[in-house]
Amino acid sequence: MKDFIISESKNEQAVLVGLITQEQTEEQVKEYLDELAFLAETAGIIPDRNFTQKLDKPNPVTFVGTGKLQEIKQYMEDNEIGLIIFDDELSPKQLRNIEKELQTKILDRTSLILDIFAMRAQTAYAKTQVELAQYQYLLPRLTRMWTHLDRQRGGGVMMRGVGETQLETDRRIILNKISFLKEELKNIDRQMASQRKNRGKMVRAALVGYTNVGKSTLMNLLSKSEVFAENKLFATLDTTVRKVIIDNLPFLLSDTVGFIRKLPTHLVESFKSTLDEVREADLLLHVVDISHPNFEEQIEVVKNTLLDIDKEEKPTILVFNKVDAFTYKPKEEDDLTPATKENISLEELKKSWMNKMHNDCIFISAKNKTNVDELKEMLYERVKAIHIERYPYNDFLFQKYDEETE
Ligand SMILES: Nc1nc2c(ncn2[C@@H]2O[C@H](COP(=O)(O)OP(=O)(O)OP(=O)(O)O)[C@@H](O)[C@H]2O)c(=O)[nH]1
Ligand SMILES: [Mg+2]
Repeated sequence: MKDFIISESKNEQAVLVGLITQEQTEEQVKEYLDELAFLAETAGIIPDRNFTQKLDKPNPVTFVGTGKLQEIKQYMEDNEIGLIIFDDELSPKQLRNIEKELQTKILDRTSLILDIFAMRAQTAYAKTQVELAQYQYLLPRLTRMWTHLDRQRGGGVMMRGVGETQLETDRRIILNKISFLKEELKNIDRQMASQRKNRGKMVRAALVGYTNVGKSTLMNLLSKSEVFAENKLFATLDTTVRKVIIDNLPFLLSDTVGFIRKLPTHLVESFKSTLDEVREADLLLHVVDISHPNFEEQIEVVKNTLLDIDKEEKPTILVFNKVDAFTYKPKEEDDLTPATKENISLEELKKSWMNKMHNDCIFISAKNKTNVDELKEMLYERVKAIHIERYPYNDFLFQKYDEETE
């Protein structure tokens, strides 16, 4: 049942479709589609061409307008492309109608992300979490997906519209599966909660951030461990926790799944326990890829996802990573057009963020190890302060450490 969509789509070309609504500029949509293309590549799909349309809101029946859909259909037929990916979650109704019209494979942002998660999941725990989210996505879309499964099994036979009784049975099977997986997750959650309790009094810090910003690279650097890091989205799905020691001061650091805009809600829910590590952390290191054109929006996405996980705002250090890859276009003196975000230098960015964050931010390159010692110093001070605040009568530990290190 896993990989029920993409496994078929490896090395397949796809067209990507996004809307330019009132809230988005054309530039933003281009960046969103770049991200969708990156997601597709991560899943082994080859993005061929983007289609966009200006609409106030998605068409409830076919997502894009009928004329646009015909244009896309023509292009796909002319170029023999059998896969289309939408940059939003399609409603079951939209999915049905588009499939009727195009007769091709259709993915939406949610099913694409779910499938990447399914490919990436390593542990039984992560697999269970993804499987639950997949079934929850599947349930309201049963007709179409079942058709899809039949096609997989039946070797190219397109079966449209299974009978009502069959559909009811399938629905029941899936509902049972969902409650079974939920039970299973509850059990694992209980085990993990008791494991966390046994960790003692160490201060806990968590690396959080958008996907592909360098969290795992930083984890490896700080803990001298080997966590899988690579230039693909969602390289990390399971949370790893390491003991890190800076100047004899030990604390726990966790590395976890990266966030992305429009992260499917079911996925956030089923990853609840993975994210408990974040919820229970004393200090967050919010890692940002400053070389990404959209890094400011990514910061907002992460902040909002964090608020979904935990209403309470935690002490946070913003870690701007990848300064080595930062580029900008200095404005010519005779250029009278208003400055845009591409015209801002690293120095200017530093100044404005230092102000905004009251110095709770740092600019580093995990790759070149630039400013990593300063980050360690910052961490040392913050962890020490948290520990002393929490255990005011137990701070002899640190006096000893300080004497030793002075
Ligand atoms: N140029 C540059 N690349 C970096 C830096 N730090 C990390 N990278 C690269 O960025 C990519 C993503 O790094 P990861 O550490 O896997 O990022 P992550 O945030 O853990 O990503 P996910 O687990 O997928 O959410 C890798 O190709 C890294 O080599 C840096 O300071 N500069
Ligand atoms: Mg990672």
